[in-house]
Amino acid sequence: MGFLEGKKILITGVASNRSIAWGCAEAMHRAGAEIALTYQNEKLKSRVEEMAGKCGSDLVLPLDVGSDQEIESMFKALAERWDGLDAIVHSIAFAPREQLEGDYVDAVTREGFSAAHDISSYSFAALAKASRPLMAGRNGALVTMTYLGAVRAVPNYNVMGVAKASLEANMRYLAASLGPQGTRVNAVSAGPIRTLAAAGISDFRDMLKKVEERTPLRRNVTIEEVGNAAAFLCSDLASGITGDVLYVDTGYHILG
Ligand code: 0WD
Repeated sequence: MGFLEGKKILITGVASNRSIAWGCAEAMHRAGAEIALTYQNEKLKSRVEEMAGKCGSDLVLPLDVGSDQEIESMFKALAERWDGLDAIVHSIAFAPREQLEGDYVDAVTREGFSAAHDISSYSFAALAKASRPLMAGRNGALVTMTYLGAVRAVPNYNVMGVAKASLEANMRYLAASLGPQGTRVNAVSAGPIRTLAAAGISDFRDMLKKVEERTPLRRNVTIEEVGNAAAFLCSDLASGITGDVLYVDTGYHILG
């Protein structure tokens, strides 16, 4: 029996078969969970439906986290199929492309800052808020995806690092708030992985190379490895863990 047998898990942020969210979906399906996926826009709908099929799921719902109305409708539609929800994976981030290159002070703007924080951080709280009735009393779990740029000034990551710092603090406040109802809230800090979102970061290839040369395990991490860690955090195996950041980055964060 898989360690997620009987769990109903909503996974956001699948955009391609390279997405970290897809690594999570496959790992959680392997561990026996029932999966629902969301897609950001109509362009992604058929691709995400096809991918859900590979996880034995036909529960695929639209969700743009920039809209409170879409968040509400998505949970309403989910509640028509599922009597409760055990876990949510938040694997969503956005910053305007021009924010993600060059000097931070030159690049940052009020609009860029606001959009990055809204979509990459607030949305996690918005999902926690809207899912509260479905998750209450179930030993539930929320997991989000963060990056080392939250705690270090990583070249070109710029305002996204500031938004990730916000996301990590957000995760801790959510953990304190939702703990009494039995919901745990954690973050996985993934090493760099070549995905659609990563393609927007200037010099991303150099980042991958630098990690490979220096990190303790001398290689980059995979979406399967991040997915396995997220699966663990969503499971009862992690029942004593909340408010934490789990680094899944082949050890890069320990380096001076
Ligand atoms: O190196 C990396 N790839 C790392 C990513 C290292 C550490 C953390 N992360 C984080 C990202 O910051 C993000 O939070 O992991 C999460 C998932 O990112 P990903 O798997 O690298 O990227 P991708 O496959 O592109 O999925 C992110 C998706 C978006 O894709 P695009 O290609 O449009 O950026 O997030 C979704 C979208 O589908 N997304 C939204 N979903 C709903 N509503 C929204 C939105 N408003 N905006 C973006």
